[in-house]
Amino acid sequence: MSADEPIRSRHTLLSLLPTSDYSIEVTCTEAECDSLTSNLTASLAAAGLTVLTPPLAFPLPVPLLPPYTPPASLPAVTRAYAKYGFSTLPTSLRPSPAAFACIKSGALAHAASVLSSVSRVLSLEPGNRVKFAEVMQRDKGRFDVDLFAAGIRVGGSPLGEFAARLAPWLPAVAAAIPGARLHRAGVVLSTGGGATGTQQWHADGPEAKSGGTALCCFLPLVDLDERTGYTSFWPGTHEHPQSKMLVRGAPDSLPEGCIWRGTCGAGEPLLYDYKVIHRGERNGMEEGEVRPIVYFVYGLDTFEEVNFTKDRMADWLRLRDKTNEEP
Ligand SMILES: O=C(O)CCC(=O)C(=O)O
Repeated sequence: MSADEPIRSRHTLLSLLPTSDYSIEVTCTEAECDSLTSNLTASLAAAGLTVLTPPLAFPLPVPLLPPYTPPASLPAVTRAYAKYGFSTLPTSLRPSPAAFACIKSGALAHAASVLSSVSRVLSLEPGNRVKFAEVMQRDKGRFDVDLFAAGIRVGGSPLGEFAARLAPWLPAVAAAIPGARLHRAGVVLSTGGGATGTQQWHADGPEAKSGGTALCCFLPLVDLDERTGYTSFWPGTHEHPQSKMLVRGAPDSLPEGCIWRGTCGAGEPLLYDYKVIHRGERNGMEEGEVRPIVYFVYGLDTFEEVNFTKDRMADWLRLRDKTNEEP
């Protein structure tokens, strides 16, 4: 139990509980656990209290944190990011409507042209996973398109310069990782019409390989809700070894409150630590609709991006065209 003193009686337990959140860890059989839980639940209910978390047959791999609430200031963002491994950003750190409109129209136009080349690749090699410098397939129906070479301008500046020097979220990035610089800009698109299911739980950076601290700034181009899908995060996982977390069916086997559903509005950025465990949820949109999330990766100089290859899709398609022309 997380109190310093051992619990001696029901009376002591009830007098302690109203002021704090407690968790109890006991070693017992399944039947004992059931009876303990129902006795405890009944005693707490009699005192007007509730058991929030159903019993687990194993200790939580990551301590259960209080529910995430969106911070309203830069210092609160910094605290939330350190504690949960992610944070949404208040209005003062969000892009202006004009900057957001430039990013949205540029990213969507570029992604549409890249995805039409992806369709060609997939028609030539059906079933293959698309892995190029311009676009990487994350899983079925979900594509990660590079935006550095897209020629997007935001209020007169190239997108890279905007993201590196002008973006309103930079104070939050600098507070989270002092000395971080921009490493990458892209857009993750999940396609509708039943094409994109739920992703595997993962962290973007395998801790052994990521070569230092990095974070991702997500900028959804559409509202993320139950229909479009959203990204779910497991709070606090940035501080724990990845090998200890995705075991025994976790986090799906964990109680409700363990996961934060990242529903938010278009243009509302979210920062997350590259080590935090998360997954993209299924896309329930119609055929032809997409759920685009622009992202910017910031990290120290030692950070190494491991998610993209160097092979160019344009070269691959040229080579295929040439091969097809040869007698
Ligand atoms: O599509 C999403 O919601 C997020 C995708 C994601 O987290 C990823 O591909 O790493």
